[in-house]
Amino acid sequence: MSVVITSDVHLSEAAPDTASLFFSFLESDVVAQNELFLLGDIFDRWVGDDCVPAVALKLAKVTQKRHKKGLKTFFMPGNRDFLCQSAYLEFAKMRLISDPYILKINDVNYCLSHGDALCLSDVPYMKARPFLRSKFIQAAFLSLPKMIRHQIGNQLRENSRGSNKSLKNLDIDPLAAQKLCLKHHSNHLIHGHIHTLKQVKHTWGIQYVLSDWSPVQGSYLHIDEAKPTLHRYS
Ligand SMILES: [Mn+2]
Repeated sequence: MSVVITSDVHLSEAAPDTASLFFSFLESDVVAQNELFLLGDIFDRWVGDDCVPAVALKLAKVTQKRHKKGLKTFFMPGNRDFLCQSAYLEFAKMRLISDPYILKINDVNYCLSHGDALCLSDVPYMKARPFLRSKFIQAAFLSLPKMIRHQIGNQLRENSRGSNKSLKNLDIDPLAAQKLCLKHHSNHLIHGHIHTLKQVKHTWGIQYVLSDWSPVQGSYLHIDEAKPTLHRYS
């Protein structure tokens, strides 16, 4: 089995050129013949399955087509699109996976995560995370009128715009990463969220970090019979 993993596309109506590059990536040979793992923040925001943006409908067409060909697409929600977990994914024929998710290939365990839960130094976010992820709060949010949800979504995006710039200075907590990998008998941690393409060797294994996508460049990790390799896509 050969798989392709990408994350942090941040698809939105406001970034049509980034979307174009991502859709060309989806049509490329490397994706068109392999299983695809979407590792969080594929959408810049998600305010409910009853407010599906046009760009998400376009993505669904691609993943439905992949499904017909027998190609699987897996979706792990990130911190921007964690409300995308049910009706849309079913419609798009994408399979929801948990964070972390252990992918086993040739008896090797690959630990897949969006990465936000490991960034312990992002104190304000770590404080807000349990609140945002509470089922009660999510249900309350989803029961609001669409217009209000969009307004709150816009506000949250404005608030995080400043902190987004500091994402590149952020990294996962090495001890939390080690603990996670030990628990799942893995020497390979694959994540996004911090928007920096890199591969780092640690005592406990290798950390592969996917970049975010821009109008000119994105990145992916390819795993086949050989070792995993990080690639840029432009
Ligand atoms: Mn993220």
